Amino acid sequence: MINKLFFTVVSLFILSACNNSGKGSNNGKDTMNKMMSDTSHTMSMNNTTVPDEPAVPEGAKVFFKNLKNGASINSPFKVEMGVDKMKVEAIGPVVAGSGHFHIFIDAEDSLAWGTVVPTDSLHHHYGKGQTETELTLSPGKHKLTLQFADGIHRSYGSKLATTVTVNVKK
Ligand SMILES: [Cu+2]
Repeated sequence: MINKLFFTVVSLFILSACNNSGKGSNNGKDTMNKMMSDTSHTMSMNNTTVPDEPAVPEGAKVFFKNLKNGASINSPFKVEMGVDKMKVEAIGPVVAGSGHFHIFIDAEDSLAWGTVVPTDSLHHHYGKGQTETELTLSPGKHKLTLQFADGIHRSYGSKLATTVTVNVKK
């Protein structure tokens, strides 16, 4: 009687141990499968739905229409943004020969071609296709960079960037 009970307990223990290890390895497999399908999903997205960034047309350039390098100005002030040989459009599908403006304040002189412009206090996006804005800066010297980028914020690089330094009087 005691022997039989002991045998049953041991059998149950072995069975449950087997079950657990079985479950464990199945979970591992599921996770692996999921990871693999996730990876292939991401890869196919990169390959099929995100187009390469268009090249910068010959002679294209950006410029501040109303700000000269070294200018002394009062804050707040208006900034007019200009571009040659590119169309200004709102964010959206990547279209060759078009994009939107960004102003970097006391940051990089340009971002490398293909780099997504960050969104923070130093990097301002004009994603509705704006060509002018008003900025408020503290008194002193500030560096302003105008950077053009494609419909998904990928920088067109130094060819479509320009930097001026302004002196804010008050
Ligand atoms: Cu942007």
